[in-house]
Amino acid sequence: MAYQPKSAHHERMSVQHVRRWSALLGVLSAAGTLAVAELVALVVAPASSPVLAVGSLVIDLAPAWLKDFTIALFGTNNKLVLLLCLGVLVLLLALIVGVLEYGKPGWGVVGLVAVGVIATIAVATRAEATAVWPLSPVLGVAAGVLLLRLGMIRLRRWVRTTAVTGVPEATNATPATVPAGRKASRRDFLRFVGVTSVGAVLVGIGARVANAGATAVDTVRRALTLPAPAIPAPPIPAGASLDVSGISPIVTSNTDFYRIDTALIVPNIDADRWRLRVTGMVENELEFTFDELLALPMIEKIITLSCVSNEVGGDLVDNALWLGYPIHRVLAMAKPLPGSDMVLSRSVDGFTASTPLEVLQDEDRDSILAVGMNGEPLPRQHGFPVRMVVPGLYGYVSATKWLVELTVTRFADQTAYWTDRGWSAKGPVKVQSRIDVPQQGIQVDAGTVPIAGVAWAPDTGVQTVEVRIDGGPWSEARLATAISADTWVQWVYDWQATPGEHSIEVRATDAAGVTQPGEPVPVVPDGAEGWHTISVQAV
Ligand SMILES: Nc1nc2c(c(=O)[nH]1)N[C@H]1C(S)=C(S)[C@@H](COP(=O)(O)O)O[C@H]1N2
Ligand SMILES: [Mo]
Repeated sequence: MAYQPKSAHHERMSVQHVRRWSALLGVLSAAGTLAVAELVALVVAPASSPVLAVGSLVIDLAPAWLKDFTIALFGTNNKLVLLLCLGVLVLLLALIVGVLEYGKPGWGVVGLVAVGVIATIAVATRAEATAVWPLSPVLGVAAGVLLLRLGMIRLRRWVRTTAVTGVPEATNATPATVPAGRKASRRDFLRFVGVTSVGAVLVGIGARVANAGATAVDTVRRALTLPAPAIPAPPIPAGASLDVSGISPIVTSNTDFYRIDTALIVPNIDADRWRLRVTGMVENELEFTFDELLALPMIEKIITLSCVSNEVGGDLVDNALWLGYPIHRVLAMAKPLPGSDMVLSRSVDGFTASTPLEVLQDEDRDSILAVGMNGEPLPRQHGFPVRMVVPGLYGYVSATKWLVELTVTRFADQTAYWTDRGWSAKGPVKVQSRIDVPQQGIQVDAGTVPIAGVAWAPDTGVQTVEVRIDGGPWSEARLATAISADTWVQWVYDWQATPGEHSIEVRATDAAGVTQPGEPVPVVPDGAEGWHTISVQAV
């Protein structure tokens, strides 16, 4: 970019000048490709970054003798050397792509796409790759192609305006407008190069640094061995899962578990430097390291977590096995002062949740500082290294992920993230039920059709689930054996379907005798109400 063609606005641009500018556009489009790929990787999966995937592929494909040779030559620096070699290769390819695209329009794009295909293969064949990983190289190359084409349009325009010097008659341009057009097209080209290259460098470096952080945390997380629970979860009762195809599995896998948070980029917490502070209205302020927390006797518990934003029939609710330390024990050590009635939990990213102190002090509630989810350390998206899980409260008032601080305070003194945005300060989960099968709008065969789903009233427990067809009388569904009052329960109702269009409704009643009200209520400010209703056609 430091290169400035000599007196470009006075003479026809020389072939060498044009070639250098087009080579620069090649480099620019490569930089754009890498920057966008890194940015997408940040969202998709840090390890889907094509730079590292291609490097890993080269390492996997390299014959043993070459590996031995490079290790002998460069020692542990051999990976750095590999990355440098790849960098030089990318630079050369980029220069070629740029020059090619100017000389033979379309061929540079072909070259870029060809390199993109190799990168995509490298990404897609990584052992941990999922179906979305190729998005990083594919969207990256798309951005690179766009930059290349837009740059070329501007370069050609500029070259054209320099070419008309001395022959204004040939272009209908007057001598006065030619230099002006030349100046403008040159400025337009240089501005394009300047803005996009600064953008690519900033975005690329920022995203790469964030991806490196995420990859490092993933590595630490994978290497971590969780302690065995002092009190393991009782085995799941034999009758907890109904044999109905399409019903929600009784325990949700970590990959299927819903995710809700305000984090644009999942926080990367170094577990070694993580601290939990217990502050505010307490006799003893406390501070835990991750190792100190892991050394405490852990309990294991299956708990259903749900989101206040879950619409009737929605899927922002799931059930997992959590491993962690009871919060009531932490509070017993800290000794809350009289007058306190709330614990404000804070995430490293500033999110806060207000949880009633009495709920967290309740020894029967099993509120936990969770470190494990379904037998693994918490996934990064679900709060690694430590989050809260409180049975019976919506996530926004209890389930703080990436937890770093518990402040004992008063509802009258402090407010939490969502409370400041119009949601209720307290959020007990309302009894709810959902129809999983049959699905809304489908056709079923007349005859016996199982209607099935899940119902939940965490902390209280579900007592009955009822189904009603076409607004008729309510019929009781058969409940599976609940794992506990803190988890959802599967239910099924065998419906004798007659041909025609039918509406199906469900409602649950909790163990305290509260039945789901039918009147629809929106999710704001403290959770939706109403009966999940679907319509199906029996033929
Ligand atoms: N740090 C942080 N923790 C958070 C949130 C958040 O935005 N930031 N969202 C909460 C909400 S609204 C819900 S419903 C649960 C969802 O947890 P999950 O993403 O593990 O399912 O996390 C809670 N914890
Ligand atoms: Mo939520």
